[in-house]
Amino acid sequence: MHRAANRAADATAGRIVTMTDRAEPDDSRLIGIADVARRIAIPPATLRAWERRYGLLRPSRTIGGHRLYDAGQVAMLAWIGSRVRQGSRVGDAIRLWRARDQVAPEIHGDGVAVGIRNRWITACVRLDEAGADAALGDGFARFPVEVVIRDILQAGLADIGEAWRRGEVTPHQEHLATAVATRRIEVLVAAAPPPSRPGRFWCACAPDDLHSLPPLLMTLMLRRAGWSASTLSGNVPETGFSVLVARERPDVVVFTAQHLRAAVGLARAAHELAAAGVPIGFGGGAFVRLPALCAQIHGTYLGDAVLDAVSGATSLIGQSARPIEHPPGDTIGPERHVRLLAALWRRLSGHVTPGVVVDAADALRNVVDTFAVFGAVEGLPSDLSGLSALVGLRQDDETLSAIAAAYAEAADEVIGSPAASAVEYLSRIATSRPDA
Ligand code: B12
Repeated sequence: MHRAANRAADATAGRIVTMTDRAEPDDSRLIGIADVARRIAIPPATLRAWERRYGLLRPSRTIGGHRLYDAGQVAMLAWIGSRVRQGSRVGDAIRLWRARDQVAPEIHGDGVAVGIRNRWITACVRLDEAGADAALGDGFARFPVEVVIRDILQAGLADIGEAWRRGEVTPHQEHLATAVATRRIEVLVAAAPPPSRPGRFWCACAPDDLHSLPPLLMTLMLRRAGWSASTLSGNVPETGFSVLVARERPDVVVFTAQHLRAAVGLARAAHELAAAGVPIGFGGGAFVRLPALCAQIHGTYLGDAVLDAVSGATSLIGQSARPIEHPPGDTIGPERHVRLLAALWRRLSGHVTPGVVVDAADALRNVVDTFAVFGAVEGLPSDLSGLSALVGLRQDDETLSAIAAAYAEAADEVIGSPAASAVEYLSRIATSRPDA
């Protein structure tokens, strides 16, 4: 175990850092005002006005006179933009940025954040908790909270998640990273000033979702903007929650969903909650990966970035929830899942271990549930590696193909025609060639 962890640490320290470094040339590219405006959701005219009125920055120019911004300038504008969206006056946000600048001029250096991120990742992978915490402490001492969250924690966790998917990092290392990050964010939540605005938010993981950091981050951003917000994290069950919401009547419920299973659970939970008349905002990796799902959730999509979701969430106060056209269909349910597991085992025993069959049944039920709850979703992957990434099932292509074919047959046997679309999809994937 020790040797394995060290090997993973070395592999990860090498590979993850390489991945991060690969992002650097991109970050050093100069981009035009339209791209900046799109990235940070501030119109070009406003950016020009800030430059004129506050002498905010002096971007370089093309020969034709068009503005060009570097990564540091974009980060600064994004930071100021997010402050303004949270209710600060633009002059105050710029003063705050400049004050930090005088204390720590090197904070613009993107390389510094990348260095801290790599230190943090390496410490997590070596299970060096003190080192991981020290790296984050360093980050918070040098950078605004939003920069630490986006450029160190979020980017670092994405690297760790990818390394897990490639089999280079174990859940122990992932857990340590989340635990160290969570502790720091919880301290910030606790230190936020008392609410100065009237709305009350509940931020919850969708049913079946254990990724507790996103709702905690949402809570932090809302609290820092002066709202009352609480985290009900980690796998809020479908049953009972709507009763609680109807009784306590928060102004808005924000749901986060990081994978397909959670999106399926959210579709059903949001539909049930609709009767309570409390507006629902939602977001998360499931919708970033499959945007077509957004239209199928009874609520308002808050965008692709949790740090920028405050204004969307607060604009929901007093609004009625946006209804969806069709109620979500039924999921497989526990009894059929067990029968599917047995049918899958009959087909795969002798080829793979029982553990692989259990993982496969857990992962692929999500495909059947997705078709049952949402119908045919635009953008579903069309090859084995896409399927593997979508449902989080890690196997080589040959094994995956056998598993997908066996599950399609099992679903046909146990569920029959209601699962016809999912069966057809899985059979097609089982014989697919890699996407170009
Ligand atoms: C930590 C982690 C775990 C921990 C969670 C512990 C905890 N207490 O939170 C544990 C080990 C439990 C775990 C389990 C699993 N995980 Co996990 N996990 C992660 C990891 C590394 C970090 C997640 C995180 O907190 N990120 C921080 C957030 C803020 O950043 P982000 O996720 O990039 O979010 C961005 C957007 O999506 C958006 N966003 C996110 N939430 C919200 C919410 C709102 C309202 C808005 C507006 C926007 C928004 O904002 C961010 C950009 O600003 C990710 C990797 C990754 N890329 O994130 C995998 C990841 C999410 N996990 C994944 C998987 C597959 C799983 C498992 C299914 C693995 C398994 N087979 O058991 C289980 C599922 C468990 C469950 N029932 O939920 C996959 C999901 C892929 C997919 N296609 O579905 C990922 C992406 C890893 C990967 N590369 O494959 N996981």
